[in-house]
Amino acid sequence: MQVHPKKNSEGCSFPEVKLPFLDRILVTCEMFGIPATILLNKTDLYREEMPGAIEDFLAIYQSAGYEVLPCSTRTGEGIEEVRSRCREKVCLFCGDSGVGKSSLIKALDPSVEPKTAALSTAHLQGRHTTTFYEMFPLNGGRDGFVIDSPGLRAFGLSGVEKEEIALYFPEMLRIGAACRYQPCTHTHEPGCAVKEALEKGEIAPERYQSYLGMLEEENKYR
Ligand SMILES: Nc1nc2c(ncn2[C@@H]2O[C@H](COP(=O)(O)OP(=O)(O)O)[C@@H](O)[C@H]2O)c(=O)[nH]1
Ligand SMILES: [Mg+2]
Ligand SMILES: [Zn+2]
Repeated sequence: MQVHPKKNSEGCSFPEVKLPFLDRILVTCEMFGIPATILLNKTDLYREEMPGAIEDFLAIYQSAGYEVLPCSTRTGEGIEEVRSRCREKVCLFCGDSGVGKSSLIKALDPSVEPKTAALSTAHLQGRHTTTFYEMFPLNGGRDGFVIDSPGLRAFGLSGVEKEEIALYFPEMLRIGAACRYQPCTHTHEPGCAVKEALEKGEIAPERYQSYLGMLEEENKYR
């Protein structure tokens, strides 16, 4: 889940998705074999303020191979779908502070009391209301268990080899099997199937940019 609140001119919270941050979370999930579903919360604001943004987001992440559930704790959109995904599982809600993790848990089961807060007007970001990890049974455990987490500020990849990173992008893993050189970093190698797919629009440029950012970051520590 990865929607970041910002202020618009009317002073209401306005969502901005930080894709490289989301991609880091997704890569981490792939590294540890944790199935990830993306909850795109605050669709009420998107529908009102950014026509087409939800569709653009869906196009990027569904083509990468992820399940995306658009939802809103304000309108109730998608809440039933989220609830059914949580059933018979223990799920961790993670994402930036202020995206609505605690509000979502409350929407899934109004009888639980995760701490939520209004956005801080001074800092244009969510206040840190959740300061520790806490697990809530949803409807007595019938709908599974959800762990609320504090907002993450930094999210580093540790112990990852440069050549390994692309393996944690499902679309690159799939397409990269056809690269001439193995392993291929999908940057400068001739006969790179990933770069070809990028040119044909089969890989989202946003995802590729996130990938390059991660490569660069790994280089810094070498
Ligand atoms: N417009 C809108 N605001 C929401 C939605 N969900 C949560 N919020 C608001 O976003 C702010 C942060 O919510 P919170 O649940 O504390 O976020 P957390 O830090 O991720 O746990 C609060 O002011 C919520 O009322 C939503 O679907 N739409
Ligand atoms: Mg919270
Ligand atoms: Zn390649």
